[in-house]
Amino acid sequence: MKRIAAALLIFCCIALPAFAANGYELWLPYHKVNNTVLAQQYTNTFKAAFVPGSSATVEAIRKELSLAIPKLTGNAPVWNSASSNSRLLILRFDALKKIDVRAKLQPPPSHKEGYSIFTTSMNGASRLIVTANTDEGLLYGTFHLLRLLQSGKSIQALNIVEAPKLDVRVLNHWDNLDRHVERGYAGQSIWNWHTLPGYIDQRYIDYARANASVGINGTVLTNVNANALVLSEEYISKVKALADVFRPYGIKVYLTARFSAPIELGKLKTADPLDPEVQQWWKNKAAEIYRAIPDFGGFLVKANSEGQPGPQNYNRTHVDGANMLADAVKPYKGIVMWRAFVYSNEVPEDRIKQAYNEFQPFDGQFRSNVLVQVKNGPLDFQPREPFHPLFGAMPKTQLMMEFQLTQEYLGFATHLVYLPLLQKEVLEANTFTGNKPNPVKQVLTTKVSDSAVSGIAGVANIGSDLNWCGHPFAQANWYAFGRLAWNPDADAKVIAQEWIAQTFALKNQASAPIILRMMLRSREAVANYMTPLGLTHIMGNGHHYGPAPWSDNLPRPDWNPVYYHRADSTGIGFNRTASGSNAIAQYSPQVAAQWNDPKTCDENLLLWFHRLPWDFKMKNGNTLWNNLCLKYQWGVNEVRTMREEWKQVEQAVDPMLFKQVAQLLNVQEQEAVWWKNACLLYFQTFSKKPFPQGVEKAGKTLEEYKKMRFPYAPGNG
Ligand code: GCW
Repeated sequence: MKRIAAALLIFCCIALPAFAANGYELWLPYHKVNNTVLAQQYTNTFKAAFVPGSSATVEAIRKELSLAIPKLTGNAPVWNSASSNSRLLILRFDALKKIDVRAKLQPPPSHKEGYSIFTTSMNGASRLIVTANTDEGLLYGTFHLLRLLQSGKSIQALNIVEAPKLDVRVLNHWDNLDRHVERGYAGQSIWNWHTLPGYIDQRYIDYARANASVGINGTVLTNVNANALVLSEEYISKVKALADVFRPYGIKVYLTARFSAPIELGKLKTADPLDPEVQQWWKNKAAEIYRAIPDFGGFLVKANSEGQPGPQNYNRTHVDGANMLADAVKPYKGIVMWRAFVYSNEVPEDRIKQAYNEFQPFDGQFRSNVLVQVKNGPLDFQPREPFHPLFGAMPKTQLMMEFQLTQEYLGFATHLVYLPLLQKEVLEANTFTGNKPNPVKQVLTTKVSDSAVSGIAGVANIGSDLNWCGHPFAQANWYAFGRLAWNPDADAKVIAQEWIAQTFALKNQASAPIILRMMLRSREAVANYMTPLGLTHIMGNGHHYGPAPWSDNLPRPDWNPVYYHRADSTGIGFNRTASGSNAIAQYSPQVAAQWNDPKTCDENLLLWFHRLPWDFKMKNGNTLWNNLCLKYQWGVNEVRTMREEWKQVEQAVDPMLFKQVAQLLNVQEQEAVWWKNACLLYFQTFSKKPFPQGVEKAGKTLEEYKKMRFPYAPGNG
């Protein structure tokens, strides 16, 4: 018996630390607070906690606190049955008002998801109050409080009022029903359709908790390259099971609607959006879904893009298609998110101009429950793009943002890249439309009508990997997406600090700024070792892994890297000024004027808009060729610095986590070198110039790089 006990003890000692670092708990590990004063403060607050109510959401709040507080403080919260002697009150404002009018009450914002957290004195004693007009508001307020606790903040004098600036804050899962995740690098889809609805994986609940903790309030479960089957009766019952799990956490489910579903499922002859039978089919389908899921969010649609069916198959327009679906979900307050990611093989036009050309003329014609979902840039989630010209150009249409969290073009889940820096660059970019400062974030948050809803989407980087996202630091991109969706004004650096404070149980606090520096370095690093100076879309075909600027064999010209860089002996870059494709004219005159001149154009977008000779003199007096080489090298060097920085935190982080990240940084460095070498050797065949001083020699020949093949690179469509 003793021996078993001893063996068990040894097992626990070995197993426990490993479990703690496996990353499953994301930013909610609720590490023990090691500051005794704060631990005492938190314990005291939770010694008498009053969280009345019996709704599923209030139940979720109590559950979360029951999980968190013992881990944080070592003491379980004590639920009080009366408000009078409670130190912490989490309750709706209508109920709070009835309790004691002598207390100074901080009303929550009128927004249904808003909340306030404040300290006040009630009946002569100090109270901490979390209040909101709805249970969802209380949930968000509770998670805010837990964020303070996990980050070691005092909760003695608080006065917080919060409300989200965007209404719909959704993840887009590009998950297929067979569990393959398109552009997914963290395992299979977390939705196990086969065992639904009978089996509810704990992961579904933890997914909901994680999302609620950062304010994400919706999830599109299925790939935009859609399968109509998910709209069948059998699958609706599976979707309902997930919706039931998510509801207490304030999360609505949405589905992708395959435009041809009336043919595939309904056996109709057409999916023409103006055909009454087709319209009725969608109305019936919507009614069926809402019978099962009364708070179903609505549909996301990719139509007439990359082979997906759409209204244009019937000579109808995006407006015809989107409005038909919008009418079907309108009685239930559903919405339609209609993607603007379109470009046609048949149109001999610069690909990046096509979405604007197709959508802008329809401004003002979409129903008020339609959001047009626009990618951050006009091409396709590249390491750096200018903001999409549709932002600001459709003032009568509610546009929503689509960011990609999965790192399809940013090193998969192997590279450490903190995406909010890229995202903030776009959100803060000034469209100058309407002849006034009008940053992209303002375009998103401005409602075009009283009944309009605003929104933002992030293509999820989540999979069945134990740590959800593959790279431990990729979790920061999920976390930060939620925080930025809640408040696009938020500072990317502050969000990173929050995430670090909650995620890592650092053994010394001096490590936090080092980890922060790595994250802040990562965005420029990747843009430079992959596509410096505005180069773009020079990755491998199909799987999009690694560099292949030479690639020119895909059937569509605008799928080939050579289409984008246009390098030859005379120079490099894509002329998008008036003497070229004139894509620049899609921006407001102020923006266009700045980018139109290579001398004033942001250097990091130079070759996006301009075609220039190799010896073009840049601001630093150096030639374009030399700058290009040095930028690539700089990107590589930055990764090396990140690697060194990580070594400095070895003693402060969990050994398993340390090793994981150290190995990934090694691979990132190797791949950064690969990008630099392959691209520079290739471009050198045109520039015919030597690498400048400071640029390392390539380890392989261009031919060797060209021969590399990756038939099983993950995530392919
Ligand atoms: O970036 C491209 C991806 C496709 C994706 C498409 C889209 C879902 O390579 O895999 O398809 O964008 O956004 O629709």
